Amino acid sequence: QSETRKQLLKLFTEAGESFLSGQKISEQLGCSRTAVWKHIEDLRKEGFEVEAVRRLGYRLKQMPDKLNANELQLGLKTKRFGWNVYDQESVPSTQQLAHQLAHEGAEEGTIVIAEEQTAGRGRLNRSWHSPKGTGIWMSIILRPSVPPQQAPQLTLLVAVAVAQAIQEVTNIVPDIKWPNDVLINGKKVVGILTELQADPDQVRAVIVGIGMNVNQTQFPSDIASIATSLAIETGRTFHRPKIVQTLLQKLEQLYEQYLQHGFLPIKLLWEGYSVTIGQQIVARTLNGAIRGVALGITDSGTLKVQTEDGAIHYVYSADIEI
Ligand code: BT5
Repeated sequence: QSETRKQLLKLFTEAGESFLSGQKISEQLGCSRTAVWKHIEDLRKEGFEVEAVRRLGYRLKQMPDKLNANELQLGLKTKRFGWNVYDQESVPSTQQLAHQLAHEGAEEGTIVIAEEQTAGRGRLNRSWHSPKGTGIWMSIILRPSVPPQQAPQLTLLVAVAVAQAIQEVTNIVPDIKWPNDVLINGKKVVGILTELQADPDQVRAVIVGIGMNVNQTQFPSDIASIATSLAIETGRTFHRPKIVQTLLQKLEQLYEQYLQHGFLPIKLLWEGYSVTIGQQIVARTLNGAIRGVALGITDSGTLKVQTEDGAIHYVYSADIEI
């Protein structure tokens, strides 16, 4: 049953815009025309839009905008990322489940993804608004062999992957605000949360949470002035599984580059998207505010700020105001 369904979807996606005759499908799948028709009805019930035209046959017009393993893996071009998927309707936080899976030894590239989070969170336990069916709420498990001090590099790497994916699907070049915000027109479209499971000298797992606002057309009043979505910025809606696929592909590419060549190439790409560098900023840290010019990022991913007295400060974690 599910094998036939897979084969049928494969035929449809390979055919693209062209029609497939019922005859051809039944030959390829090795089942009767009636069975083909039944499979197509099943797909329709799942939300696939299948067009049927007399004499021409069938073609797939629209896939369901559902973030489940089936949709995510159909046509996925990565080697490892996204092939082990925990898809959930509703969870408190995908980070929580990903942490648990990482503890249990889940392989690198495992993702947890949900249609809704009821207790989505940002840094410092701030909450992350994650309404049902409109955004991408996902955590991915990485296992780089690096010391914990290098983990901030991964936040920047993920931000670059997110920016590249947004650029590819929308043609908009987003901005990155150090360390973990991706912005369009000055408003936050993506937040990234990087958490570690580590020994003193070695990372065991990095749990990267990515929250992307995709098809929302409005936000609650407390974040309405600072948040945006791809739909708001472009005036159209997006097929979320396609975005996840693009994102996983960019992420895997950059990650492999990082493992092979280190942080430098990633740093250069990051600087290309950055709106922080060269600006007069206020960095609000847990130990108070630092006012100055953001000179750049170091090779480990920390922010270098020069205050008026000429002193250089290294900022590991902060909220930045530009
Ligand atoms: C972040 O924190 O930006 C990291 C957000 C990570 C969310 C993902 S979703 C999947 C995974 N599972 C989780 O539970 N979390 C991760 P931070 O820089 O601390 O920003 C948090 C602030 O962003 C909040 O205090 C709000 O002001 C604002 N905010 C909340 N929800 C937002 C949204 N949907 N879009 C834009 N801004 C939002």
